[in-house]
Amino acid sequence: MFDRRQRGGNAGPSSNPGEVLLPATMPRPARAPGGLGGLGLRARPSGLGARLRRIFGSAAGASDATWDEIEEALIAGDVGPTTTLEVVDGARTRYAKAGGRDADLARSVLADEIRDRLSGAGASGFELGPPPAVLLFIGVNGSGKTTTIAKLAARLQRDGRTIALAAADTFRAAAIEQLRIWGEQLGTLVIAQRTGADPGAVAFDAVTAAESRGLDAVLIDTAGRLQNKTQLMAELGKIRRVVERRLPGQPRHVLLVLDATTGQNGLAQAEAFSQEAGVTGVILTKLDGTAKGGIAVAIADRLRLPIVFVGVGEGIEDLAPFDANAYVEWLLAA
Ligand SMILES: Nc1nc2c(ncn2[C@@H]2O[C@H](COP(=O)(O)OP(=O)(O)OP(=O)(O)O)[C@@H](O)[C@H]2O)c(=O)[nH]1
Ligand SMILES: [Mg+2]
Repeated sequence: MFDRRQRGGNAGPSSNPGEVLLPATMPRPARAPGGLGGLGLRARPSGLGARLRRIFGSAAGASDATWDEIEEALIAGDVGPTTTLEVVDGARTRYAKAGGRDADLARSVLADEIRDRLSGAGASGFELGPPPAVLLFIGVNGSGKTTTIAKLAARLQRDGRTIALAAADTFRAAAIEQLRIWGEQLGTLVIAQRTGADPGAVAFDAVTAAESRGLDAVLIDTAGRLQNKTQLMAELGKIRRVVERRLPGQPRHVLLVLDATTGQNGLAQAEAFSQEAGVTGVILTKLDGTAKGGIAVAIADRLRLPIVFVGVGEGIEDLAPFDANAYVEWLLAA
């Protein structure tokens, strides 16, 4: 699991429009590999875990009031009301069945309930699939799509896979440039057309190139879009269909890149993107920031979508495969 390497000084390019998109070369302090739960993340004193510790610390057993407080803490931690109620109900039942009286048991049954929901959505371990595997990255503006493509591309290369990147975010010249720069750094082929070109045409070219060159995978970047913009959302469906027609069975992976700091809105995003483009998995980014992390539980529980990777920083190495155990450990420690 989380085999993050110590990172070098490699921050990703910024996505600010109009900015010159050069990769930052400032050396950054290396973090200890692993970190909490192997995620490379530190617990935050005001996080869900701290609240739960306070609740459990003041209660010898778990009374109605304790469970009410736990409920509040989970809702505040972005788990969402529906999932929270189910988690607390389940934990209470387990607690009563175990005949326990102490805070440690309450914490452990709570962890079990959360873990079950996270692993219940399936897909432990990411499998690329037969070549050329087509990976379509989608999500709202600035969620971390392009950076995540670079991180995953680097990871696949380390595993000896041959890949190409496709700049189907043709909306801004800077977006194409950002992908080109990553492609140069990684030494990968980047399929791109001019700004304003049809994103479906770029995807078509990319799949054709990946097939004719015998590559293992092609990672397609798309423009950020708000989930309530009907026309832009429909465009994603079109890109998907172009790929499907060109190569039946593909795209094998439709990855929704979700900024974990957006909290409960993530659920609405996941729902809308799933409907339009058939999301196969979620990549949760910016967990190194102020995210409370509960949104992963809500998404797995409500939408049955597996979380496949987590983004834990801006550097090329800051991507870890999702692991339900490590995640719960971090969630309840933070
Ligand atoms: N701290 C942190 N920052 C991240 C992470 N992932 C991405 N970012 C940063 O988020 C910003 C936006 O990332 P992009 O990859 O450009 O996002 P995008 O979804 O491609 O954006 P658009 O193409 O504009 O929709 C950049 O500054 C990234 O470095 C992460 O896991 N942690
Ligand atoms: Mg982008």
